[in-house]
Amino acid sequence: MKLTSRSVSLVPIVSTVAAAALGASLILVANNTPANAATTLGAAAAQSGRYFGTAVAAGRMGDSTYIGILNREFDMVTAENEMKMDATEPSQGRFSYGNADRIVNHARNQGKRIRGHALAWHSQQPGWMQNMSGTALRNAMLNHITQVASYYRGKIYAWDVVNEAFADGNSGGRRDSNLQRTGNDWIEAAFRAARAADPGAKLCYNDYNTDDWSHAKTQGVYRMVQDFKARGVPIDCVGLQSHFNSQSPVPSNYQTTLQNFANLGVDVQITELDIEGSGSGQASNYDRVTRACLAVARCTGITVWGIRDTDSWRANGTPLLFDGGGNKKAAYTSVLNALNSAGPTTTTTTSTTTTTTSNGPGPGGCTASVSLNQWNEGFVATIKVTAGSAALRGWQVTTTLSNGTVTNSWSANRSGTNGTVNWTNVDYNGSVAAGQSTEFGFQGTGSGAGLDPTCTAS
Ligand code: G2I
Repeated sequence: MKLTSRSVSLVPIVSTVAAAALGASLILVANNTPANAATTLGAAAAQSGRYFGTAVAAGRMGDSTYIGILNREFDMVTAENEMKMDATEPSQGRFSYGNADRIVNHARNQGKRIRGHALAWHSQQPGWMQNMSGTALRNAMLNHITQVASYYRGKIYAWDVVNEAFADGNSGGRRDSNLQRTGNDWIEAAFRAARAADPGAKLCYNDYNTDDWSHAKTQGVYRMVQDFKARGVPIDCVGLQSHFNSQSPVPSNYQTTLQNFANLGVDVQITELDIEGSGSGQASNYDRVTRACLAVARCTGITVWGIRDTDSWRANGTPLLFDGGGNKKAAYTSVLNALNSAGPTTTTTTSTTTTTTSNGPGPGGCTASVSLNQWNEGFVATIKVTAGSAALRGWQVTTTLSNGTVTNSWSANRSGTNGTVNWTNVDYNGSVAAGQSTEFGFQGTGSGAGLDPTCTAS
């Protein structure tokens, strides 16, 4: 039996009645066939409710090859340098968002989400901060977090609140830095300030050399996250930068590390992936990393640290998915294939007379739930859409806003701003595998109470 994408689109739904009438003789459940496999990284990742992102440099946005690949392939964006402390607060109390906004606005116009990087870091501090210490530095850091996270409130999927705070080597402890010397509680203070400023953003701790479960640094970060969860410090995710090369190869226990962090009750994200090498060796390492994420339910997405090899901070190591000319490398194909292997399950019903593919919601339907962060004058609502026992190809959610007005929304199409508001999936999050979830969100003024979301598969 040959299944073509044509037959899928022409006969999208087979009802149980029709199947029964045809006397279906065989029901196959298979992963993606080549005919309906996704053809871009973002679409392929979205099939399992994940994202696939890249770092973007504002200075390259005039390059049409670069922007073409960005627009086509990726559904999450991280500013490579433009949201760092030195870029956003070049002199104390004077904030500068020009380059960051170019990236954020482009991403949002393209329906892509944004990871914010990074609110507090010992490196890339503006000169005025490098010379500060004690209470003055602590307050300057908290003010920076409050200002930047408030400025972007409602626009950021996840913030790297604190970056690279642990020491390399065998201590498993904190890195010495001016921020660390303000007191060991600087990290939790940073997370609390970020939560207050942007209650709708996921808050991540991000670091490198935390990929190998047996490393002291990995264990140190793990213990901190465990402690934060136990004490109610607001942390939602752990970012593993995952910069790999021959000195720092993909560890054999990488999936174990992802799973162990996830088991603490946080999302895990691969935030800055690059793997030096070429050809099939590099491709197979990318395959391993991608499959490790796919095997961990709370590994919610992968970001590569640049688009073409020539865009990389390690350009000589050719560590990315596109060559300098913008051509797809073997590593690209291995990632795409791995993502497609976890794509939605397709149920194929055959009979002696016809071949049809179930492409509709099937019997599973969907459910929607809301997580609401309300403050005095406004709110951020995050709506989770969960597929039932069949994969979704599209969804609609209805919410009720009796005493509030939507001012800004992301990752869904919207009708209206108050009263009954209907939301439908955007291109990249309509496909949700059975039992998996995707999220969209909105910000509003007034009250978000009583949203009562209901979901319909479309
Ligand atoms: O070092 C790789 C990454 C490790 N994790 C945190 C990331 O934020 C970091 O990214 C890199 C950027 O890829 C580089 O582009 O961070 C470096 C330091 O912030 C960035 O390098 C800087 C140079 O140090 C500056 O001299 C230069 O002006 O890039 C700037 C813009 O090209």
